[in-house]
Amino acid sequence: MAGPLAARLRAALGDGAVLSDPSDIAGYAEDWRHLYRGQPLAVVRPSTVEQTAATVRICAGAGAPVVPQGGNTSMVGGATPSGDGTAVVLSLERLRAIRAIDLVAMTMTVEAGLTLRQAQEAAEAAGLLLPLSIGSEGSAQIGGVLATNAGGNNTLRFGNAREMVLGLEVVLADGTVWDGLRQLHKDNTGYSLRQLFVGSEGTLGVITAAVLRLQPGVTGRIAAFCALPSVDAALVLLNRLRAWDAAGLHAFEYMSGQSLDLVLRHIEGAQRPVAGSDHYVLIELATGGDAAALAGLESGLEGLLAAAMEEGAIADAALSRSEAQRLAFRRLREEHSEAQKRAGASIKNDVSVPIAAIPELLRAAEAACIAAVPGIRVAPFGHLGDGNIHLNLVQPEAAEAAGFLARSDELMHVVNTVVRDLGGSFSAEHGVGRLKTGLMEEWRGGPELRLMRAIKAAIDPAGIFNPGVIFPPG
Ligand code: 2HG
Ligand code: ZN
Repeated sequence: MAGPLAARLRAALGDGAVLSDPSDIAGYAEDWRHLYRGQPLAVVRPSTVEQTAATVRICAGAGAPVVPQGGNTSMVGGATPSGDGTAVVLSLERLRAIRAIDLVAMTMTVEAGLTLRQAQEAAEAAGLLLPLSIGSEGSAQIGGVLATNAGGNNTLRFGNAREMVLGLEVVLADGTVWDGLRQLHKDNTGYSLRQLFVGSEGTLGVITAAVLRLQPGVTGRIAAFCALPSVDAALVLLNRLRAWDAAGLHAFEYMSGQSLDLVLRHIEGAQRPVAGSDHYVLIELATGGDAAALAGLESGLEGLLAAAMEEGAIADAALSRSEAQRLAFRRLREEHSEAQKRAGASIKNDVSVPIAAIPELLRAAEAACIAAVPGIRVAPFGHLGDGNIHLNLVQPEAAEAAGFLARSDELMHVVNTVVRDLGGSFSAEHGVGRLKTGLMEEWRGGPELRLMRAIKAAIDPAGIFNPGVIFPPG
């Protein structure tokens, strides 16, 4: 059956749009973390919405699974096809037009294959801000970012991707194109269908374009890198910053001593800007005002940090004195994933708890993991301001990677037991993907999973979109 389906897709879209040579499709068949290697029947790269719809129609007619793929940066294998050679990967990478930017409505209408960074740059060139910022923004694409409801560094101030979506264009399971590209800031007419597709991880339809809500442009940013005596001190500092300038506070990111050490060790040119500690935070503030406003922000932050230092809430701090220095601070945070990848096998726990419970989460989870695997490197970091910590576990120095990874489920359970006791979630922003389907029954079983299954059955009755993702087997 592989031959006829690929031939039909070629006849409809043209030879260049359908890849099936193993060397051409290898990059689409494996996830970023090298945890999953699939075997797609073909990779289809439509250049128009009509071609995308034709692809879905043809695959649906042949009963072939369709795996929508953006920048392929999933942390949970959410865009990797199965290994049985039946699935078609539908790459949106050629759909990358900026259809419109509306300065009055403060919106942009962009296609799914545009990278997040390209979209940010287009908004900035128009004097506006697309306030979604994630480490993989140079390759992550708008369609994937929305399908996974990405979070990132500015969620604290602007919310997750979900909060930025006013309208969507989606190819449905029968190949119909739903044009929901409304630009309305208010539209209270029945169920919010667009929000069903946001966060659906490609299981309900293929997002081809979106209307995104923008914010007033930013003219200046400053950052501070702080060494703290404890995680509890981070919460004190966060509250001070919010009380002083909640609107200007765009990011408040946590890094453990263990995780920053991995960055210093594995990332070229990385240098710690403050004295060594077990806990660090990166603070980012922004203004849309003039040079005086930026100077005011800088002196205000300086005063706040000095006072916190006097009270013992900060051990050491460095303020960015130039844009280059701010970007260097930011890089120390953004390179955490890459550094951990280079440090060996790692087990990712993208967890969230109520913010006040973060100190307890870190203490209890670290103790439990060390008890389970002596020598394990517990390297938490993340979006402390949202209660979302990447409680990642890196293999002991001398251990063998495969043996460590074989204990993934056990160690995730160790962390998740603490998370559950604290009223948290096992996946705060990376989604469920293929990796965490086994947790869904336990955490979301009962009415929630029943409703999710009913929605899936109503919107994709034949189950062609991204099988094996979100739902536990059976
Ligand atoms: C981040 O916050 C990303 O940098 C990646 O969500 C986290 O590598 C990770 O676990
Ligand atoms: Zn994150």
